[in-house]
Amino acid sequence: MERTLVILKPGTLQRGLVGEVISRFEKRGLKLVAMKMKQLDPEILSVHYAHLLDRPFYPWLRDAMMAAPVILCCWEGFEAVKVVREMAGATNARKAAPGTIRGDYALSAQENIVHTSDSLENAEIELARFFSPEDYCEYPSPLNQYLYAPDEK
Ligand code: IDP
Ligand code: MG
Repeated sequence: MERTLVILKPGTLQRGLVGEVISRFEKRGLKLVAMKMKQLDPEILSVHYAHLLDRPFYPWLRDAMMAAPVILCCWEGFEAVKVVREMAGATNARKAAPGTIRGDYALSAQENIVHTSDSLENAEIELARFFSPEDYCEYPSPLNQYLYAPDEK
């Protein structure tokens, strides 16, 4: 099973959408294996968004990601990285398809509800950035036989 990072952004917390967004991942069948609330700082954001540091909007993005705490979640599932990425929808929420998280809850390219890892390689790097090994919880998944075929692991 793959693991991927989801960050519920400050606007999601302030708008009271934490439960709704988490509920979507739960209902899809993904397994929550780590979760915490954290106030981000400029240092961790300059690493997390290193690919955007030279973009003119970066200071706004950085400040928006520090405007309130975020909720960090690790979701586990078969092909979870792609599944979660597609559930988030396009970066610019105005272009995100209805039915995606961004397409249902947002109107902005910046204020777009969630961060989701964009590849398995980046998911591993990002999870290690925000979680320690002891943050992960091991617990049984008794519904897996109703969620997956035997070869979907
Ligand atoms: P992603 O979140 O869909 O992976 P990235 O290109 O990695 O998109 O950008 C990271 C975050 O930077 C976005 O989620 C969004 O908050 C912000 N961002 C990206 N492009 C723009 C833009 O053109 N204007 C304003 N904010 C942007
Ligand atoms: Mg990205």
